[in-house]
Amino acid sequence: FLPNPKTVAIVGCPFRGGQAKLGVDHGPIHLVEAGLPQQLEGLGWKVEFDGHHQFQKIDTENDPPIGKLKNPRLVSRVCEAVAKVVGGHAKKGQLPLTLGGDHSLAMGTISGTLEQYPDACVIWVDAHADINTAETTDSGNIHGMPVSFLLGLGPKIPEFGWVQPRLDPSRIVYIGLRDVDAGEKRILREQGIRAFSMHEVDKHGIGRVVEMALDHVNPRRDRPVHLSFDVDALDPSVAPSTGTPVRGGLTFREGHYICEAIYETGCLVALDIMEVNPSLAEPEEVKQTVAVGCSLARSALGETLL
Ligand code: B3U
Ligand code: MN
Ligand code: MN
Repeated sequence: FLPNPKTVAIVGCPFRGGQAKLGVDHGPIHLVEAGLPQQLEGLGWKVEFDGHHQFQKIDTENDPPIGKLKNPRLVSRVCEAVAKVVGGHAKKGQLPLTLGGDHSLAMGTISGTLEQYPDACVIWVDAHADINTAETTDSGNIHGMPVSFLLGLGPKIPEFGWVQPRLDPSRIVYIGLRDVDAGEKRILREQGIRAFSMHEVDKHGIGRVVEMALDHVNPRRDRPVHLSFDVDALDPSVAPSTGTPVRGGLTFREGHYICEAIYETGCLVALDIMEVNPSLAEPEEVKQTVAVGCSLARSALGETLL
């Protein structure tokens, strides 16, 4: 299903409107300036740098909350634009690599992937489930909600009318969860969504967990895979520079193993590296987090296989 598998299109998304902290919009610049495009070229990929997309500024006055949802119109517009860009690259047979920015962007990236590959499945690596609805969200931060939009859960919000609820609950699987709200746990249960929390990683080991995750969403290894990687899935000692670190996360190797194993299937069609926030933590920690973001992307694109 990949006519031109060797071109990666890097989509920089300097966006922070899905959450409250400053700085996550500078993630993509840091990842690119750390040399990610050249590193991927070094792996043999043709790299098309699609630039750092310019989005409208947060404007609370003209974009007041809808219910609890913050910056709703802006998040919706930005994600719609991202869906078009990512879908366009996928259509050309390129592999879009989206650099965040906050994880609300995945509403766009996954919509773009599903537009081109309706049978795609999603592997969501995160400390959080990001599946709150307008009814269950406490924070009103839309980066905690993109999955519910993709599944078509919760009340319909006209401002998000462009989002096609194309993702089936059986086509998404989580790895790394450890901070899930009560309402989200109920949704996961009701929808029968498979999730491998840190408990399962401890119990079975990451090798078995990735195998079980793939067996669930992609049993014959013939479906396109979208990997959405929130760097806060990693332990804060590995990726400290992120908005909502949660202790007890994936080790450096566990995070990279997930990327390597998915690359190995040959099914990867799109990748997100999200929530790198270079304004949080000390300079050395920022450097470390940016470097980890780059190396996760390299692993997902084939670096670590001999
Ligand atoms: N579940 C909480 C917290 C959260 C979700 N995603 C992140 N934090 N990064 C929420 O706000 O919905
Ligand atoms: Mn997330
Ligand atoms: Mn997270």
